[in-house]
Amino acid sequence: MQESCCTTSLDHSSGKQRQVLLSSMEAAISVLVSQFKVFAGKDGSSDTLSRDEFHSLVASQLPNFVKNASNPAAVDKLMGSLDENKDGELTFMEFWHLIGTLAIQHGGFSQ
Ligand SMILES: [Ca+2]
Repeated sequence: MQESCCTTSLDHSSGKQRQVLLSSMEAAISVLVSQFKVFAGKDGSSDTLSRDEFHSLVASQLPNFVKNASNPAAVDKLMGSLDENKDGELTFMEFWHLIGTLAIQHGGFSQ
């Protein structure tokens, strides 16, 4: 499931893969995007996370950072708080708010 993250980047102008050495921060962004796409591509729209896809992502990718990551009711509640347009799917931007919140908690920043 894990794909190479740190040396391959998609050139959006040509659509071709090219080998580049990403910085650690660029690699982190690349991992976030590629993992979102892996989970979003499991059913329905490949651009958004369904409930099942979000549960799967949280349980497998965020088990230490998300409280009660394996508790379906807690993850449902979390998804509801992220789903700003209440369509039952999370866009990357809606999902991104979770990453920001987790990063703030992890970094010990005050909100
Ligand atoms: Ca949504």
